[in-house]
Amino acid sequence: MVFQAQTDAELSEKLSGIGRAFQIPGVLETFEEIKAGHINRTFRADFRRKDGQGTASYLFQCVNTYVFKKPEQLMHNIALVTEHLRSRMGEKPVLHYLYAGEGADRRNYLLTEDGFWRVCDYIPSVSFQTGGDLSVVRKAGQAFGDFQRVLADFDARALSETIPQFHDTRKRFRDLKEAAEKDTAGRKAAVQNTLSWYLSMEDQACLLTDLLKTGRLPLRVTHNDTKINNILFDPKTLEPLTIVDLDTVMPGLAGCDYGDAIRSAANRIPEDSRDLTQGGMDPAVFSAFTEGFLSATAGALTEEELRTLPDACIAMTVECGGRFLEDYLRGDVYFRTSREGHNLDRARCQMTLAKDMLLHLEEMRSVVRVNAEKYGQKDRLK
Ligand code: GN1
Ligand code: MG
Repeated sequence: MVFQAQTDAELSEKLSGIGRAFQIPGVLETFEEIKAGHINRTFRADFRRKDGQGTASYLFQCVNTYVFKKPEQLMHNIALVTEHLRSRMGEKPVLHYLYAGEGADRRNYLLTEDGFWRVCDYIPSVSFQTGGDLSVVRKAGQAFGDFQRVLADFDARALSETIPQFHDTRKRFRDLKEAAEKDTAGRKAAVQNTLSWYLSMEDQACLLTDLLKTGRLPLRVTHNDTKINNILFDPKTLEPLTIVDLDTVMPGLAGCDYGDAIRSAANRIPEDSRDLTQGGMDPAVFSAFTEGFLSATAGALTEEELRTLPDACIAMTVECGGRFLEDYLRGDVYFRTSREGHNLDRARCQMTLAKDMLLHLEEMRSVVRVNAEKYGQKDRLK
């Protein structure tokens, strides 16, 4: 698991010790917990340089080993992926992880009695929870598209599967049904309507997973967790700097990356909003992201991949919402929660978004078609 909250003094001592293990010079001056993610525990830590000339900042993360069962393999993946990105991204920053230990014990992680730690350089940046400024959204689409293109020649066999069947939507539905059947937290009776809606969406949400199984969609190396807040932007120019959260870079579907990004960027309300009256998909954000993404990928995607991109938005929204509901039914063991009913709120918010997407599916298809034609004139890879 990931270690629980501690006092500031305890945390300061812990981060100082970890800093020493990673051979960070200087003294820990300030730190701040970054609470955007639902899985790992993340801190920005500022160390006063030895020569007194200002501070250097790092990102400390305690990896959630309930979610990532084989964190050593995950860090091996990250070493390979960041090396590949560094050779392709020119001047753009790429996450740089520090090493602890010497000789044969040198590792890009540290195992302590209360967790699995890693440290990388902090990249000064801004990020967004949902899309706002449309030119930024368009660039975000392009950045995720470029990421996929850059990984196109990465050898997938070198990667371990960090979470098996991560976007196997059929498996996600099996898990949801199992959680409902067991009802360990005794919450099922109160969520019957939400649960029934999710279960009614199974076949439609599993379209991409099923097409993959019959060989009609290709497996690529993808990011698999393309929330818009996983793109770091330059605070001044608002140009994308780099894509973070490489924990789930694995073989996957192009559509999952696109759909998950739309799910997070085009949602009109925060992912855990309790006020659903304004919920739904923002069509302008959808169009801007789609244009950016297809400007980078349309020439490389197959006809079938392009055709099913709008379906992928629904698939990823239903899959994610179903995972929130499953976790609610299991008693909140996977996603970090900070209030009663948090996972249920998240599940209902995704349901509102997916229902709105269903109403606009034909418009979404037409936006994808127009952009696929506009940008797809280049040679197709397959
Ligand atoms: C988790 O922690 P974060 O925000 O990077 C989850 C994603 C979900 C997302 C929903 C490893 O990502 O799959 O889409 O929450 N990551 C994992 O907000 O399960
Ligand atoms: Mg993540």
